[in-house]
Amino acid sequence: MSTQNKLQAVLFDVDGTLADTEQDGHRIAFNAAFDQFGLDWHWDIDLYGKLLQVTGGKERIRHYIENYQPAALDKNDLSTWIADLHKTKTKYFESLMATGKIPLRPGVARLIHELRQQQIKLAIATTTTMENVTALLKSTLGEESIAWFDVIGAGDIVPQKKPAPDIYHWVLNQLEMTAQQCIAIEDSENGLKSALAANLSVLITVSGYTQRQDFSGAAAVISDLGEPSQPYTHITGLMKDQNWISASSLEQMLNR
Ligand code: XBP
Ligand code: MG
Repeated sequence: MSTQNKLQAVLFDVDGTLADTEQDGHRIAFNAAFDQFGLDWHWDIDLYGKLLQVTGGKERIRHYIENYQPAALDKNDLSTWIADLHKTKTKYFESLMATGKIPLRPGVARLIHELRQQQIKLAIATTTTMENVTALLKSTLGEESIAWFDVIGAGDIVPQKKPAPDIYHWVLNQLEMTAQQCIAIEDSENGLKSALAANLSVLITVSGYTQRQDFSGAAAVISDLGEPSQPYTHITGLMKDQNWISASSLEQMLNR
Protein backbone atom coordinates (compact mmCIF):
# COMPACT_ATOMS: atom_id res chain seq x y z
CA MET A 1 0.00 0.00 0.00
CA SER A 2 1.31 3.45 -0.89
CA THR A 3 2.20 5.83 1.92
CA GLN A 4 2.13 8.78 -0.46
CA ASN A 5 -0.09 11.71 0.38
CA LYS A 6 -2.66 12.42 -2.28
CA LEU A 7 -2.93 16.07 -3.22
CA GLN A 8 -6.44 17.21 -2.25
CA ALA A 9 -6.29 20.99 -2.51
CA VAL A 10 -4.10 23.82 -3.74
CA LEU A 11 -4.09 27.04 -1.71
CA PHE A 12 -3.24 30.08 -3.81
CA ASP A 13 -1.96 33.42 -2.61
CA VAL A 14 -3.30 36.27 -4.76
CA ASP A 15 -1.06 39.34 -4.98
CA GLY A 16 2.17 38.50 -6.79
CA THR A 17 1.11 34.86 -7.24
CA LEU A 18 -2.06 34.83 -9.34
CA ALA A 19 -1.16 38.18 -10.91
CA ASP A 20 1.42 40.95 -10.59
CA THR A 21 -0.97 43.30 -8.86
CA GLU A 22 1.29 45.28 -6.53
CA GLN A 23 3.28 47.79 -8.60
CA ASP A 24 0.67 48.62 -11.24
CA GLY A 25 -2.48 47.77 -9.28
CA HIS A 26 -2.46 48.30 -5.52
CA ARG A 27 0.24 51.01 -5.61
CA ILE A 28 -1.69 53.03 -8.19
CA ALA A 29 -4.92 52.61 -6.20
CA PHE A 30 -3.28 53.81 -2.96
CA ASN A 31 -1.92 56.90 -4.75
CA ALA A 32 -5.33 57.63 -6.31
CA ALA A 33 -6.98 57.42 -2.88
CA PHE A 34 -4.34 59.78 -1.42
CA ASP A 35 -5.16 62.28 -4.22
CA GLN A 36 -8.89 61.98 -3.58
CA PHE A 37 -8.30 62.70 0.11
CA GLY A 38 -6.26 65.82 -0.81
CA LEU A 39 -3.01 64.32 0.53
CA ASP A 40 0.31 65.05 -1.14
CA TRP A 41 1.52 61.51 -0.34
CA HIS A 42 2.97 59.48 -3.19
CA TRP A 43 4.22 55.91 -3.06
CA ASP A 44 6.81 55.49 -5.81
CA ILE A 45 7.98 52.07 -7.00
CA ASP A 46 10.95 51.88 -4.60
CA LEU A 47 9.12 53.17 -1.54
CA TYR A 48 6.23 50.78 -2.21
CA GLY A 49 8.73 47.89 -2.30
CA LYS A 50 9.82 48.84 1.23
CA LEU A 51 6.24 49.29 2.45
CA LEU A 52 5.32 45.81 1.20
CA GLN A 53 7.14 44.42 4.25
CA VAL A 54 3.91 45.28 6.06
CA THR A 55 1.04 43.15 4.77
CA GLY A 56 -2.50 44.52 4.60
CA GLY A 57 -3.43 47.88 3.14
CA LYS A 58 -4.73 49.46 6.35
CA GLU A 59 -1.71 48.20 8.27
CA ARG A 60 0.59 49.54 5.50
CA ILE A 61 -1.01 53.00 5.63
CA ARG A 62 -0.62 53.11 9.42
CA HIS A 63 3.02 52.03 9.16
CA TYR A 64 3.62 54.76 6.55
CA ILE A 65 2.03 57.41 8.79
CA GLU A 66 4.09 56.32 11.79
CA ASN A 67 7.35 56.34 9.85
CA TYR A 68 6.94 59.03 7.18
CA GLN A 69 3.98 61.31 8.08
CA PRO A 70 3.88 61.45 11.91
CA ALA A 71 1.82 64.68 11.88
CA ALA A 72 -1.17 62.59 10.73
CA LEU A 73 -1.01 60.67 14.02
CA ASP A 74 -2.85 63.64 15.60
CA LYS A 75 -6.03 63.00 13.57
CA ASN A 76 -9.14 62.28 15.58
CA ASP A 77 -10.14 58.66 15.29
CA LEU A 78 -7.18 57.68 13.12
CA SER A 79 -8.39 54.08 12.69
CA THR A 80 -11.70 55.17 11.14
CA TRP A 81 -9.91 57.67 8.91
CA ILE A 82 -7.49 54.94 7.71
CA ALA A 83 -10.40 52.56 7.11
CA ASP A 84 -12.18 55.21 4.98
CA LEU A 85 -9.04 55.96 3.00
CA HIS A 86 -8.56 52.23 2.45
CA LYS A 87 -12.17 51.80 1.28
CA THR A 88 -11.53 54.46 -1.35
CA LYS A 89 -8.34 52.61 -2.34
CA THR A 90 -10.33 49.38 -2.74
CA LYS A 91 -12.82 51.14 -5.06
CA TYR A 92 -9.95 52.35 -7.24
CA PHE A 93 -8.40 48.88 -7.27
CA GLU A 94 -11.71 47.31 -8.32
CA SER A 95 -12.12 49.73 -11.21
CA LEU A 96 -8.51 49.18 -12.26
CA MET A 97 -9.12 45.42 -12.35
CA ALA A 98 -12.26 45.95 -14.42
CA THR A 99 -10.12 47.48 -17.18
CA GLY A 100 -8.53 44.04 -17.61
CA LYS A 101 -5.00 45.47 -17.82
CA ILE A 102 -3.56 43.10 -15.22
CA PRO A 103 -3.39 39.53 -16.58
CA LEU A 104 -2.86 36.29 -14.67
CA ARG A 105 0.78 35.18 -14.45
CA PRO A 106 2.05 32.42 -16.79
CA GLY A 107 0.59 28.99 -16.08
CA VAL A 108 -2.01 30.14 -13.56
CA ALA A 109 -5.12 29.64 -15.72
CA ARG A 110 -3.75 26.38 -17.17
CA LEU A 111 -3.03 24.93 -13.70
CA ILE A 112 -6.41 26.02 -12.31
CA HIS A 113 -8.19 24.27 -15.21
CA GLU A 114 -6.11 21.12 -14.75
CA LEU A 115 -6.77 20.98 -11.00
CA ARG A 116 -10.48 21.34 -11.62
CA GLN A 117 -10.42 18.53 -14.17
CA GLN A 118 -8.70 16.30 -11.62
CA GLN A 119 -11.14 17.28 -8.89
CA ILE A 120 -8.43 18.75 -6.74
CA LYS A 121 -9.93 21.53 -4.66
CA LEU A 122 -8.98 25.18 -5.10
CA ALA A 123 -8.70 27.69 -2.30
CA ILE A 124 -7.35 31.18 -1.73
CA ALA A 125 -5.42 32.43 1.30
CA THR A 126 -4.69 36.13 0.97
CA THR A 127 -4.08 39.28 2.93
CA THR A 128 -5.93 41.44 0.45
CA THR A 129 -9.59 42.42 0.63
CA MET A 130 -12.29 40.03 -0.63
CA GLU A 131 -13.59 42.64 -3.14
CA ASN A 132 -10.13 42.72 -4.72
CA VAL A 133 -9.98 38.94 -5.07
CA THR A 134 -13.36 38.77 -6.78
CA ALA A 135 -12.53 41.74 -9.03
CA LEU A 136 -9.32 40.02 -10.20
CA LEU A 137 -11.01 36.64 -10.78
CA LYS A 138 -13.89 38.28 -12.66
CA SER A 139 -11.62 40.25 -14.97
CA THR A 140 -9.31 37.33 -15.75
CA LEU A 141 -11.18 34.00 -15.54
CA GLY A 142 -14.75 35.32 -15.64
CA GLU A 143 -17.43 35.81 -13.00
CA GLU A 144 -18.19 32.07 -12.76
CA SER A 145 -14.61 31.37 -11.63
CA ILE A 146 -15.31 32.75 -8.15
CA ALA A 147 -17.35 29.62 -7.46
CA TRP A 148 -14.50 27.34 -8.59
CA PHE A 149 -12.80 28.10 -5.27
CA ASP A 150 -14.16 26.02 -2.40
CA VAL A 151 -12.80 28.46 0.15
CA ILE A 152 -11.64 32.06 -0.16
CA GLY A 153 -9.87 33.37 2.94
CA ALA A 154 -9.22 37.09 2.61
CA GLY A 155 -8.39 40.29 4.47
CA ASP A 156 -9.78 40.89 7.94
CA ILE A 157 -11.44 37.46 8.33
CA VAL A 158 -8.57 36.58 10.69
CA PRO A 159 -7.07 38.88 13.34
CA GLN A 160 -3.43 38.50 12.27
CA LYS A 161 -2.34 38.83 8.65
CA LYS A 162 0.63 37.05 7.02
CA PRO A 163 3.36 36.23 8.13
CA ALA A 164 1.11 34.86 10.92
CA PRO A 165 -0.36 31.45 9.96
CA ASP A 166 -3.95 32.49 10.83
CA ILE A 167 -5.28 32.75 7.27
CA TYR A 168 -3.89 29.31 6.31
CA HIS A 169 -5.30 27.77 9.51
CA TRP A 170 -8.66 29.34 8.70
CA VAL A 171 -8.66 28.02 5.12
CA LEU A 172 -7.58 24.49 6.17
CA ASN A 173 -10.29 24.49 8.80
CA GLN A 174 -12.93 25.53 6.25
CA LEU A 175 -11.71 22.86 3.82
CA GLU A 176 -11.75 20.29 6.65
CA MET A 177 -8.30 19.16 5.53
CA THR A 178 -4.87 18.80 7.06
CA ALA A 179 -1.76 20.61 5.85
CA GLN A 180 -0.40 17.25 4.60
CA GLN A 181 -3.18 17.06 2.00
CA CYS A 182 -2.51 20.50 0.52
CA ILE A 183 0.13 22.65 -1.09
CA ALA A 184 0.41 26.43 -0.94
CA ILE A 185 1.64 28.60 -3.80
CA GLU A 186 3.14 31.93 -2.72
CA ASP A 187 5.42 34.66 -4.06
CA SER A 188 6.78 36.36 -0.93
CA GLU A 189 8.76 35.68 2.23
CA ASN A 190 5.84 36.85 4.37
CA GLY A 191 3.54 34.44 2.53
CA LEU A 192 6.07 31.59 2.85
CA LYS A 193 6.44 32.16 6.59
CA SER A 194 2.68 32.15 7.02
CA ALA A 195 2.19 28.89 5.11
CA LEU A 196 5.18 27.16 6.74
CA ALA A 197 3.91 28.11 10.18
CA ALA A 198 0.70 26.26 9.25
CA ASN A 199 2.87 23.21 8.33
CA LEU A 200 2.16 23.44 4.61
CA SER A 201 4.51 22.56 1.76
CA VAL A 202 5.10 25.70 -0.25
CA LEU A 203 5.95 26.33 -3.88
CA ILE A 204 7.33 29.83 -4.53
CA THR A 205 6.88 31.62 -7.85
CA VAL A 206 8.94 34.77 -7.38
CA SER A 207 7.59 38.17 -8.41
CA GLY A 208 9.21 41.51 -9.21
CA TYR A 209 9.21 42.80 -5.67
CA THR A 210 10.10 39.48 -4.01
CA GLN A 211 12.88 37.93 -6.10
CA ARG A 212 15.67 38.71 -3.62
CA GLN A 213 13.79 37.56 -0.50
CA ASP A 214 14.75 34.57 1.66
CA PHE A 215 12.80 31.49 0.66
CA SER A 216 14.45 28.96 3.03
CA GLY A 217 12.02 26.15 3.77
CA ALA A 218 10.17 26.28 0.43
CA ALA A 219 9.74 22.97 -1.42
CA ALA A 220 10.91 24.75 -4.58
CA VAL A 221 11.50 28.25 -5.89
CA ILE A 222 10.83 28.92 -9.58
CA SER A 223 10.20 31.94 -11.82
CA ASP A 224 6.52 31.19 -12.51
CA LEU A 225 4.23 28.20 -13.05
CA GLY A 226 5.36 27.89 -16.67
CA GLU A 227 3.57 26.81 -19.82
CA PRO A 228 4.45 24.00 -22.25
CA SER A 229 5.46 26.75 -24.68
CA GLN A 230 7.13 28.91 -22.02
CA PRO A 231 9.09 26.86 -19.46
CA TYR A 232 9.71 28.29 -16.02
CA THR A 233 13.21 29.07 -14.77
CA HIS A 234 14.29 26.86 -11.89
CA ILE A 235 15.84 28.68 -8.92
CA THR A 236 16.09 26.14 -6.04
CA GLY A 237 14.48 22.92 -4.86
CA LEU A 238 13.00 19.99 -6.72
CA MET A 239 11.81 19.60 -10.30
CA LYS A 240 14.86 20.69 -12.28
CA ASP A 241 13.80 18.64 -15.28
CA GLN A 242 10.27 19.91 -15.62
CA ASN A 243 9.05 22.79 -17.71
CA TRP A 244 5.74 23.65 -16.18
CA ILE A 245 3.85 22.93 -12.98
CA SER A 246 1.14 20.31 -13.18
CA ALA A 247 -1.03 18.57 -10.59
CA SER A 248 1.45 15.68 -10.56
CA SER A 249 4.47 17.92 -9.96
CA LEU A 250 2.63 19.51 -7.02
CA GLU A 251 1.89 16.05 -5.63
CA GLN A 252 5.59 15.15 -5.95
CA MET A 253 6.43 18.23 -3.90
CA LEU A 254 3.97 17.21 -1.24
CA ASN A 255 5.77 13.87 -0.93
CA ARG A 256 9.36 15.11 -1.21
C1 XBP B 1 -0.85 41.20 -0.22
C2 XBP B 1 -0.93 42.38 0.62
C3 XBP B 1 -2.07 43.28 0.45
C4 XBP B 1 -2.05 44.10 -0.82
C5 XBP B 1 -3.04 45.21 -0.72
O1 XBP B 1 -0.02 40.22 0.41
O2 XBP B 1 -0.09 42.59 1.47
O3 XBP B 1 -2.06 44.17 1.53
O4 XBP B 1 -0.77 44.70 -1.01
O5 XBP B 1 -4.32 44.74 -0.45
P1 XBP B 1 -0.18 38.65 0.07
P2 XBP B 1 -5.30 45.45 0.61
O6 XBP B 1 0.13 38.49 -1.39
O7 XBP B 1 0.88 37.99 0.91
O8 XBP B 1 -1.56 38.23 0.47
O9 XBP B 1 -5.09 46.94 0.46
O10 XBP B 1 -6.68 45.00 0.21
O11 XBP B 1 -4.87 44.96 1.96
MG1 MG C 1 1.73 37.57 -2.42
